[in-house]
Amino acid sequence: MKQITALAMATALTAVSAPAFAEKWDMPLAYSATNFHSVNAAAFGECVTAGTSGDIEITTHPSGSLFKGADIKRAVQTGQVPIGERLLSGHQNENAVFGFDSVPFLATSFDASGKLYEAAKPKIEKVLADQNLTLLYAVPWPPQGLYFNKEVNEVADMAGLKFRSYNNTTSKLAEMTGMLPVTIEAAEISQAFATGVADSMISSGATGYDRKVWESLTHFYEVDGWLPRNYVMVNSDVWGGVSDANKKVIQDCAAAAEASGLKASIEYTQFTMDGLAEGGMAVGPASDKLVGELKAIGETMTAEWLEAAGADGQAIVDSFKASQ
Ligand code: PCA
Repeated sequence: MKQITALAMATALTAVSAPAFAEKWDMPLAYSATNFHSVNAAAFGECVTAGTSGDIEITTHPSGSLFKGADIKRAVQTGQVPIGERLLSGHQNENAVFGFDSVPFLATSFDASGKLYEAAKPKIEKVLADQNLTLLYAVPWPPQGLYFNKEVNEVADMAGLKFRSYNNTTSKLAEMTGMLPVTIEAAEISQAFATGVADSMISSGATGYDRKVWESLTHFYEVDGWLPRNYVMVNSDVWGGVSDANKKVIQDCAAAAEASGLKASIEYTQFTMDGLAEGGMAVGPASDKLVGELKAIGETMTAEWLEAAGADGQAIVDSFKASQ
């Protein structure tokens, strides 16, 4: 009799508690649905949904439709959404260490970018943990190059241009080259260039291609300044409530997404530069003069970043250099 009661209770409990375990996770993304990060995040979401048998169902919201890029990190921190993707270097004001992946000319290839990330990861994870965030995976953008609406052969040619920026590094670069920085989300740049709110930027071939910037801009110069990353983070309270089995599923999906995202970024590099050229832009390396001037500016910016990021920044750079 006792046994039957226990069994009946267990059955009743399962029936009552089962719906509580099925969670819907909305995942804001700042970039357009067709961007490779967004495609990769959607596949990650499907991996989690399938792997947890629907216990956790992830729905991605691209193009800043749920939260704009600048607001995604805070939304995840405060639990407005459980998970999201963000370009962490956009938050250097909170902690200069977040800008490690945008230090000019520190890591200029996918290989070096990977080593720099491994060197910085423990520190970044710690800073994020203190902000109630758990890092799941990070994927680099292709190398950053300069976009203009005219031919530019030296820094002097950049004077007075309105330069679309996406983080402190890019705003600083504008100031140091005599341009006027204006912060604009990637989702809004096509319109900004079309209406003359901006007439230049530094970004990957991928972002210019996604936003069809050839409709307004004419030149893309390969500079390979740095490879900033997008980070997928989950709210740590939410993460703490996930079962061990589902944590393992999510971590495995995250590892797969990190690898497939990197592969897509590498493949997208040439593909999108070809796409810019097909759109009618002049695509090619920056002149030696321009590169030399940018490197000199980069040295000043690196010194400033190291000062702002203190011992943590120096430790990241030292450990990266030791891994080279
Ligand atoms: N695209 C993003 C960040 C770096 C990149 O290549 C952007 O322009 O917003």
